[in-house]
Amino acid sequence: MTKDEVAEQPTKKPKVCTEESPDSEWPEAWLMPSEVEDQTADNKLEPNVPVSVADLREIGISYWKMDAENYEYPTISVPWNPKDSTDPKLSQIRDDRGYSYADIITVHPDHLPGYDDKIKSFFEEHIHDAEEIRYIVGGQGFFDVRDKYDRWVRVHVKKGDLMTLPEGIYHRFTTDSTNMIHAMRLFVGQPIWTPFNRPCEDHPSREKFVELHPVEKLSDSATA
Ligand code: KMT
Ligand code: NI
Repeated sequence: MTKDEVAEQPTKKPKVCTEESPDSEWPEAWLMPSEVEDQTADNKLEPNVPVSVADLREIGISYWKMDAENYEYPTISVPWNPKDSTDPKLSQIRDDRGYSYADIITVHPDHLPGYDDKIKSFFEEHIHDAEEIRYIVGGQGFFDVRDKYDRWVRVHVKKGDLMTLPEGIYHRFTTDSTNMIHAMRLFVGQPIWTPFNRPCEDHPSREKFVELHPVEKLSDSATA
């Protein structure tokens, strides 16, 4: 290539992605027992075993602390146009990651049609064939995810938390004891919320996830 040809190359706009939030801003996470009586309780082990942000990042979780105080969102909007964002940080994440669809739901008996059934299905262990993106604009709740040893980790998400779970990760959701969460669900393209309940080891999304994040045997050294 001659010098002139190089000069004629269109200048590529460098992609500036909104950096994820530092560890200190991530939600609290801890190991939980395999069986629980009350899904909305904290369900910490005794003594509590906190889970580090490094461990959450390792299983493909991403996180941004957002300003949910200074922007208002409707209680319900199905759909909600992500282009209507007036929050520059949300707009930047939307553009970086190609989130072209959104809706806003409130998980509360008064606001969620079919509340009882939905609450049950949210808490069935499942995967999706796409990333799960949740921006908590009010209230709070628990996302439980399986760590690399296939143990349940409980992540306490609250107003202002934007978290993504990778395609193919086993997870479930419940409100906490305050019983109300107001969340924006984002999606790349047309939304497919279909859960595939465990076991679905042969599902291509599960295979892809396991390839990237192999499930390890919990050795004695890992528990120490
Ligand atoms: C989910 O994926 O379980 C949900 O969408 C629950 C409501 S959003 C916090
Ligand atoms: Ni899900």
